[in-house]
Amino acid sequence: APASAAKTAIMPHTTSVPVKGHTNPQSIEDMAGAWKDFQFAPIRESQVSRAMTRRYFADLDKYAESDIVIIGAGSCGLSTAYCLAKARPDLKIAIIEAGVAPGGGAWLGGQLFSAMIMRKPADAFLRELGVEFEDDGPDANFVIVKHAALFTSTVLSKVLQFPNVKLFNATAVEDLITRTDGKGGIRVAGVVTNWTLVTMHHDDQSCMDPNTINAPLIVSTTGHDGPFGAFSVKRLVSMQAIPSLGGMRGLDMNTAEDAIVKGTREICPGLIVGGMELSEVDGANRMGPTFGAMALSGVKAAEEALKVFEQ
Ligand code: AHZ
Repeated sequence: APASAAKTAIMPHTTSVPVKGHTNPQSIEDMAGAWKDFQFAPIRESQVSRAMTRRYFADLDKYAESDIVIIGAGSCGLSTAYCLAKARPDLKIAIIEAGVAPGGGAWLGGQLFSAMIMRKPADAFLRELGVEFEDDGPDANFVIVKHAALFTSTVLSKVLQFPNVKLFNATAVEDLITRTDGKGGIRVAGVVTNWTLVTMHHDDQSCMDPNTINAPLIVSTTGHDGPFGAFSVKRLVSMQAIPSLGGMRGLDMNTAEDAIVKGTREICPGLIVGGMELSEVDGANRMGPTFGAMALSGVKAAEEALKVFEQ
């Protein structure tokens, strides 16, 4: 679809219907100095409940059959979502994020420092997003975003404005839906989900069965091994779809970033893996606090996904 379609599609609504019998100031300038008589438009609590739940359950219904599910909304997952949603406004894209706050490890640059480093040529992705950066001159092979949070909030905000994207946060992928391919192998055909708080309490509550989303293509970007991380690839091993994991290796920025971007691919029919989850499959190094590979792995994951849809 033409890029212009995506641009029109992310136009937000900026006006609301006036409330009868209310002063209806339309701008914060209209409110200035008028606080003595200020009051919000009246509400009944059930209206709030219904406005939220009706939409959420409509989305659960709509996205029960998705075109693409992205597991994990870290820097790689969000970059993937941005490229996919922009290129194909016709595809229904569900993002499942275990945390309440999407963004994964990309709210800080490294340790507890604010700035985020991206090695060139990942500055192209920052230009695409319109995120400002500093460049230390011709000898610097990287650019610096003043706040990692600026990168993450910008990509997140752009992703969430696409009408063909739904983020289900506080929701964990607990398993993969698989089909046999008739040749002794499997194809990934969807995800099994649960509220993260439920996922965390399977051990101390009685059986709490999950929910499902069918999709012909899953992009897994759950990060390196951890309580939730590397989820899909660990599950591929336990169901014997791949023999073993290489295991993430020690830190080497030069080796790691190229390997992650170049290696981003469909590792099992129906499942593309990107970002640091891939290091667990391929036995790749970690890069530590440089995020260019996460952005460009997202760009490549989207390209791989589009190839599948264009087949
Ligand atoms: O909550 C996780 C995080 O937001 C989410 N996630 C993990 N398992 C999930 C599951 N269901 C739903 N089963 C799940 N969500 O996935 C997100 C992963 O984000 P991340 O920032 O950890 O991974 P990334 O690959 O996008 O970025 C990695 C950033 C790193 S790690 C690293 C190093 O260790 O050296 N260096 C960089 C740049």
